[in-house]
Amino acid sequence: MSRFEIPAKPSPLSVDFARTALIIIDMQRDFLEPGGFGAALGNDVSRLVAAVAPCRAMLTAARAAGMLVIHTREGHRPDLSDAPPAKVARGPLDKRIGARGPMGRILIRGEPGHDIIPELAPLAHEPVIDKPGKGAFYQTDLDLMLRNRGIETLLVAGVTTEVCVHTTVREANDRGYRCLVLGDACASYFPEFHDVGLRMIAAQGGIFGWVSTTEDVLAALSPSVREMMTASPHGKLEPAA
Ligand code: C5J
Repeated sequence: MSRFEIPAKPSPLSVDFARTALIIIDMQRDFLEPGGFGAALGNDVSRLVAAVAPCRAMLTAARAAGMLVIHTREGHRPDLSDAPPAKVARGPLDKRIGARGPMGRILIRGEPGHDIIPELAPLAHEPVIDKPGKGAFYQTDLDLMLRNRGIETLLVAGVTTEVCVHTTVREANDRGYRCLVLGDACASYFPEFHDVGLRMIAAQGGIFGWVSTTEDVLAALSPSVREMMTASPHGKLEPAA
C-alpha cells in the first residue's frame, strides 16, 4: 500500500497503511454497560455508546485492508497481585476493583464484565493486550509487538478519551509513534473532558499527535474498502449488512 494523506488537526498526516495499526482501547463491558467499573464509579455509561459505531466501521475497514488490529483491556488478575493497593482502595468496598457485581468481579480478567463488547469482539488472530494500568504500554508487550511489525503510526480509538486513550497516546508519542486519534471513535463519561482531551492532543503543533475522524480515515482507504461501508440514517458510517 502507498501513502495517504489524512485530513487532521493540527495538520494533515501522511500515513503508510502498511506501517499502521488500529488500536482499540478498552471497549469492555465494564466501561460501557451498567453494573461494571464505569458505573461503580458513578458514571453514566450510556455516554460511551457514541463511539461504538465509528469503532466498528473502522474495525471493519482495517480488517478489509489487512491492517494490524490490536485490542486492549484494562483489568487485573483474580488475586489482585498486579493491582496497586492505591488503585484498589478507592470508593466504597462493594464497588471497588475485585468486588462482585452483576457482570462478575469488577475489572477482573476472565469475568464477563472484562470482555470486549460483542460488537467489537476480536478475531482469533488479533492481539488482545491485557493491561493493568491506564496506558497500553505499561507492563505489556505492546511496544515489542509494534516494533516487530515495523509499525510507525497508530490509529487510536476507544474509551475513555481523557484516561486510557490519552495515557496510551502519551506513552506512544514518547516512544516515537505517530498517533492519529479518531475523535468520533473515542468517548468519555464527561463530554467536556472528551472535547478538551482531543484539543490537548492536537494543540501546540500536535504535542501528543493528530486528531481526525473515522470518516476521513475511511475516505483515505482504498475505494474497495470504502464501498463496503454504508451511511447509517444517523449520518455515521457503518459496515454494510
Ligand atoms: C478508566 C479507561 N476510565 N479505560 N479506564 O478508568 O479509560
